Amino acid sequence: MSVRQLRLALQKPTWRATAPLRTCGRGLRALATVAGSAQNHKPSNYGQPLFPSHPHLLRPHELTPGIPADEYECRRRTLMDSLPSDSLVVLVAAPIKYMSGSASYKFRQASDFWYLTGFEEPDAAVILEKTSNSRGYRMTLFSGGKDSAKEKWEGARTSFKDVVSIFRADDALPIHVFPARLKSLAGIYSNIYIDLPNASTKRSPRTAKSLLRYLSPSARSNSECESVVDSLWIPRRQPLAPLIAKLRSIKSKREQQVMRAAADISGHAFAKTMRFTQPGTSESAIAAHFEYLCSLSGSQRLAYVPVVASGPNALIIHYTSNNQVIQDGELILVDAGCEYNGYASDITRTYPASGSFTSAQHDLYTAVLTAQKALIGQCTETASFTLHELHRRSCEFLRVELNQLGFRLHAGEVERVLYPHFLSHPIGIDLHESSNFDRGGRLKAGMVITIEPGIYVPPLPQFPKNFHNMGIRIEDEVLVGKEHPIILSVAAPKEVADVEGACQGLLGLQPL
Ligand SMILES: [Mn+2]
Repeated sequence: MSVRQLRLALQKPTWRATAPLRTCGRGLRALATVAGSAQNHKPSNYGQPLFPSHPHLLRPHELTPGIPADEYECRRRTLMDSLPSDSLVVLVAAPIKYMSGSASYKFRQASDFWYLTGFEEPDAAVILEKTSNSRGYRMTLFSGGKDSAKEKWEGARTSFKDVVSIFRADDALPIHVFPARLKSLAGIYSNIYIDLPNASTKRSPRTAKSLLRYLSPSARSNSECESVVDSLWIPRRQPLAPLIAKLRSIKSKREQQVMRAAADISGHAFAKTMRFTQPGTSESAIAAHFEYLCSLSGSQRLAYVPVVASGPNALIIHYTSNNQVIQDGELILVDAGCEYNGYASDITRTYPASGSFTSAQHDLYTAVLTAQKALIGQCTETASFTLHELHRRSCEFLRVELNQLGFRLHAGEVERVLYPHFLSHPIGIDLHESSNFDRGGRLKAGMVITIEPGIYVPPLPQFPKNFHNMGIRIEDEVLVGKEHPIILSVAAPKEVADVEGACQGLLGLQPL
């Protein structure tokens, strides 16, 4: 492929969303121009970006950027339709988390709560009651509502009236009545679907106190909370998360578009970060550069603390100290991805500091790449693999590749030593949507999973010396199709010529 063809390949992803994406591809200047028209909407009257206040971020019928209010309605209805009659669903918003004293982290809404409501304020809860009316359920949303004294410090909160009209609640009530309302409804309904904090782990005991804080952060008295907790200690209570996980595992067309946009932002940031990297650059500067580019493109945060591992640091799978300096001749493994409009992205690339792979680096990189591409080809509903089966195949593929490079491998050495992690995880609103995902279930069209084989060669005498201390992982996000997989992270250079072209500036890329 010529450099010109490469450049075109990089600029034109092989898959296009049917509707134009809001930020991606439009360019920063265009975004800035549109943003200018939002001048009249300050200060906002809502607790989150909505079309009337943020027309540069949302279209008229969207509740959150890229996702229409109708789709949220459809999610709730599908959930409620799947439940037996006489069912109650309860979810609460995420708590505000503190880094130090009263200095909080940037707020991120609880994923399941957000998936069903699109509501982005803390101190909120929702109750869905299954009914026999045409909607099939009744929705009560609890929130802070208007409070001018508080809003003067913390910014606008959405009014109860707007909670009803915009978020389509049947009732909007102050959060402080939530415990009492929950208690009275818990006495009426036979099936209560609710997730209690850390219910699946042994680490955090389910004390009345921790439940309390979780269920009713603004409840006035301990006795009030304890009586709510008592009302939920019943055998009819069932976990909600596995049901929502099943819905979330298949991405709608709109979700696929948002995820493609998130992966595009990260992928382009990868290409430019490769160009930015030089011997002498610090790992932290590479991480900062990546995050900066993602933020400029509209990303709200990174989806996780990035791994920027140069040289032997890449042998530490979750290396996040990112505080050493790139040496000439090293490989750099970057595992990073932004969160964009509620959806995570997750990409790993490994590239040479000097801009050109050495012959040993090239050989090991090609081995991982060959396996990775073969595995992506299996991500279809027709192929009907499970994640467990795909992982086993990844070990076999890598063993074949390593044997060709002169590795003399003992049984289990690939899995135990050279490739100690799993091949894949589902991704979506959460980076790892795995806790309720069945690795033994067949892949279905509409799922989005990562494919991330790697090889990490410790400096041990049984392995060929020229590969010692190399760590290589290549990770893409794959949308499972009926017949064909679609790589969402296609904008991140991956072929040897593309990676070297990006590093050397042959693709017309600038570091910024
Ligand atoms: Mn991953």
